[in-house]
Amino acid sequence: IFNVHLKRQWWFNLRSFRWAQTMIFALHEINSDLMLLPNITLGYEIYDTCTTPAQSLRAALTLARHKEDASDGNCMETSSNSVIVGDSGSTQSIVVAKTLGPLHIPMVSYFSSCSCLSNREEFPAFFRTIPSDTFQARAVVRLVQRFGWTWVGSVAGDDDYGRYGTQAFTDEVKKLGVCIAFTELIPKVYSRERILQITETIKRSTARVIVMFALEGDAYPLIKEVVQQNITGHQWIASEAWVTSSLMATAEHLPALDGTIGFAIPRAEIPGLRDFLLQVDPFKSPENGLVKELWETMFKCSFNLKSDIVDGKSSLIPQAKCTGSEFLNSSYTIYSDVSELRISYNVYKAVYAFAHALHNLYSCANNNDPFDNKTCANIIDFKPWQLMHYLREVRFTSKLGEEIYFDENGDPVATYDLVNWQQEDAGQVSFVPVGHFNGAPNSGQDLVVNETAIVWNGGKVPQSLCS
Ligand code: TCR
Repeated sequence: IFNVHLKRQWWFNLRSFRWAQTMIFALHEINSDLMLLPNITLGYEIYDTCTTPAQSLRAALTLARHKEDASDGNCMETSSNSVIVGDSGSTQSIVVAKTLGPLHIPMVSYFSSCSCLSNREEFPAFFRTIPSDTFQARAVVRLVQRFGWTWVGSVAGDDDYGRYGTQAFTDEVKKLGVCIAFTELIPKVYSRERILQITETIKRSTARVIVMFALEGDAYPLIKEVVQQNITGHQWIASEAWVTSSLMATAEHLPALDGTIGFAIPRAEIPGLRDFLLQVDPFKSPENGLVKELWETMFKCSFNLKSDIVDGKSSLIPQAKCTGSEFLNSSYTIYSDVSELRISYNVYKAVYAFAHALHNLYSCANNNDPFDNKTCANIIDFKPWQLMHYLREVRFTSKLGEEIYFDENGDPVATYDLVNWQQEDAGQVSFVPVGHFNGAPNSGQDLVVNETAIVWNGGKVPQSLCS
């Protein structure tokens, strides 16, 4: 059973739906794979947790209950074990992991990057395919070190992501003798007064380099103000959450943000995914209620005109009834755009991690089994902690050739692409890869930068020195 979240927005989040579909795609691949889990079919359930911890908890508890109800009395042997792919945001994952951890129901998250989730005592059943932000902070420290900046400003979003990330960065960078010029917190609830205070700090400071750990939605109002006041000449270092954000990387923001640099989850290409995404059809998969929502969003129509008009006051009230035979591939959408697969690949890896762990559990031969009396676990009726054992040990090569395993904290090897914002002729921003970070213990290469490829804010390597 799989669980996915879709963002809390009153419109349908196409990107999150792509993630959910990628999960199904991976399951299809695994179910038709003759080598991996032969004769076993994995099923799933998807829950929309709407980026709210309460909904996440509800989904998790429903899932745990289904675990008990699953014996349905037919002749097929059906396992009632559930595992979770998710949750999405760290705040939700923390809630779910705390609730289901004691039941040893394993989770593999593709998006929750809070360093706090590496704590094995608190979250014994939590694994992930997105690196912990500890590594991202370390990568940024390496970058600062590499260019000799010793006077750095820092801005954080006021949540676990911003606070933990900034903390990890400042703690580590101070050890190198770098001075932190200022640390500012962007409030969660918009406050023009606070935004003005932060821009004042930036203006008054002589720091030329600013690191901002924040979600795009929180970073946005600050950058808007920075642009409005024409505050230029700063080299911004973006955290992963906004370094490839189309909301932030606009032509309008370029006077301030040109040359922005930061670490992104590596891009990947998943063969066959695009075709799979385009195959959805509200008639062919009536059980997938989210497909209808996709349709309504995409084609601005409704399957249920009446109810929309009753509650409708928004400008997005669908005008027409959906026929279901609209053409999905005739228009561009984030949903079917497979040119920037980053988190989608993390989803894909998370599903495969479970499949390989299950496969190893399944193909366990007596005598080499890890459990008491050298017995094997039974694939139809195993204990959650038995699967956890195999998940901890899992090591496999993905179809894309990447070796995947979890460290003792349930974290993957951290790899990032260093991305630089460069202006295209048309004024748009392109995200140009200019380096790579590999956090593997013995990779020996750590940060690799292709310096000549970088376009800096101000045209040359900025100087920012502690006096
Ligand atoms: N993990 C964050 C949420 C988040 C995010 C993003 C949100 C990450 N990357 C990009 C929007 C865009 C990384 C979390 O909650 O753990």
